[in-house]
Amino acid sequence: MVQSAAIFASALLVSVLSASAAIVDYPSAVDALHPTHHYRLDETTFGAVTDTGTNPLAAMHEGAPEVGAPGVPLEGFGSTNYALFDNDAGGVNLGPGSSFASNVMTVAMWFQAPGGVQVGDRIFTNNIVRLNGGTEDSFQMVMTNGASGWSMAIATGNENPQTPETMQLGIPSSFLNVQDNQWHHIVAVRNGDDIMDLVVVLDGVDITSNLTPTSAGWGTTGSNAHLGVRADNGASEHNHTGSIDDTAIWLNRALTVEEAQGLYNAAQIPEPASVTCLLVAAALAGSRRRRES
Ligand SMILES: [Ca+2]
Ligand SMILES: [Ca+2]
Ligand SMILES: [Ca+2]
Repeated sequence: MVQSAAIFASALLVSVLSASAAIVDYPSAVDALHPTHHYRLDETTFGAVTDTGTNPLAAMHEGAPEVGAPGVPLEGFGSTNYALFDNDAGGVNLGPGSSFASNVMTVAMWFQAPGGVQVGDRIFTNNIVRLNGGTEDSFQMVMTNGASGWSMAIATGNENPQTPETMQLGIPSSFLNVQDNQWHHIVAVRNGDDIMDLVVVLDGVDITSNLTPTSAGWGTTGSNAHLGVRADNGASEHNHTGSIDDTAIWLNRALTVEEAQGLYNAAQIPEPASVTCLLVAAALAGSRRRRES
């Protein structure tokens, strides 16, 4: 009786854990929000990059990144997650930048940056140009030079100087150094051309009010959108030095702070320990009562 109760309890444990994993793993949580594009970056061979979004486009590795590199090691990614190690040499060509540009849009991405940036590495760019007075839907996410005073910058335009200051905000290094070689989750929401309406949720925390204007003008090369590089085939000095993992893009949609936090939490898979313990305890107690009766 004790043995069968233990078997039942362990079967219950397995079913509870697998049920929770099926519901809340990170990629499934992303898909539940119907992204326009979703790249898990789980490829282990160089070539096509799978897009499981609602409007998939052909994406290709470019330059010389390492594919099949270690991915985000959190439980919400399972045990076989891979990432793309850009390695200062390559990334992903997403296709025409105009297909990755809308006035309101959201990018959710995992990245790992070891520092040592020279002139500004792109983890995402649509290479759309917006100068002073423009309404083009430029969007870039940039790892900055450590001496700049910011550890990351996000731009909705490229002018330098910006008049008025509507194009670039950064994460002050004194507030947070995201180039610490750890995996970070960022959700950046472009709420129109004015960068002052940007919303950034980093590792589940809304840091929008901590962002400050930067003075740099983040330029463009060519007309394609990319992950991890600025120019086609990684042919520029703006290649990301670290890794990137699961990346999703929503066009014409601003994720809410709560949705961004929900994604981050899905990666952690808060184990249903208390629920599991209650169920196991109930099963054991039930068997004990039967034995005693
Ligand atoms: Ca992955
Ligand atoms: Ca616009
Ligand atoms: Ca670099």
